[in-house]
Amino acid sequence: MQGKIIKGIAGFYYVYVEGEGVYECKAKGVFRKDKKKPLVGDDVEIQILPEEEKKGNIVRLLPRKNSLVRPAVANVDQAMVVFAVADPRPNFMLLDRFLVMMEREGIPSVICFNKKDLAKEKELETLCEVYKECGYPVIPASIRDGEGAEEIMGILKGKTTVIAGPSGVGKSSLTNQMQDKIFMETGDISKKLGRGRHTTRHSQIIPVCRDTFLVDTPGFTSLYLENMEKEELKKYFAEFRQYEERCKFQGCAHIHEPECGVKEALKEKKISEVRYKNYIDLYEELKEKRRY
Ligand SMILES: Nc1nc2c(ncn2[C@@H]2O[C@H](COP(=O)(O)OP(=O)(O)O)[C@@H](O)[C@H]2O)c(=O)[nH]1
Ligand SMILES: [Mg+2]
Ligand SMILES: [Zn+2]
Repeated sequence: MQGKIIKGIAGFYYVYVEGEGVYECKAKGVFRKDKKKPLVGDDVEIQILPEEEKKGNIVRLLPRKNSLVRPAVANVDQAMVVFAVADPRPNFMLLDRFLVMMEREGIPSVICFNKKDLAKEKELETLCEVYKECGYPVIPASIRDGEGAEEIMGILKGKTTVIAGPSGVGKSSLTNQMQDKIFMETGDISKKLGRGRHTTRHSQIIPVCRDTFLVDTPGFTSLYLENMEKEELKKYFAEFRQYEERCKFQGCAHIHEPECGVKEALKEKKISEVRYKNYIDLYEELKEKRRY
């Protein structure tokens, strides 16, 4: 049988099989030989232990499309980063860090600004506009009131999505609502998985409907860009790209150089000041790091 690892704890892997349910599995010695460690998100082949209920062995790892280190998860199609427009107020540096990380991994991001019921219409509009200009799909939502739910479901359907964002922004409310929206064909998964003390420290996958999985990550408060050269950073600010051809110097970092297309665009307010400021701060941070 084929399934997906949705959780791993203490040597056990919980494998979700469409239409069957969750099997508690061990990985057989085959993996130790080629040094491959199964990850949450991996598609696997399992052999069921006939004499025991819902238990089995993972006998084969199917080819991986990609894998992330933080959160440690395989086969991710996209990320949905959730921030609240208020309570807590959005930390744009944190948002931009996250977007940079995903750009670097080649994983497309969608931004959900939640709790729109707490924002003024105009502010919300400006906020959404800034990130749309950078090429990200942006969904204003009020998960509490069910607003934006249809659009979110449309984006999630048929994909494996990492749900990320600081705590208190409505991530759990979102995953719960998405789960409720769909008839669960395979019994009570959350009961089987025991939403206990492990859930905040490890990534786990929540099957939502056919071929649709959410990766629930522990809420983050800080993110550091690791092993990145400062020269690399500008590649991950997608909105810079179209103005770079106007830069006089090859390899322009868009900071101190004269005749810089990005700085011109900034002056003309075509590039967001907040985004640009975050770029500079991240650049400085990467520069500092090199000294150690
Ligand atoms: N005003 C408002 N509150 C919300 C909304 N969505 C979630 N909340 C509340 O925000 C708090 C944190 O939500 P939760 O889903 O636990 O956030 P998480 O920490 O990101 O998982 C809870 O008290 C929710 O009821 C919303 O759309 N509007
Ligand atoms: Mg939560
Ligand atoms: Zn430049």
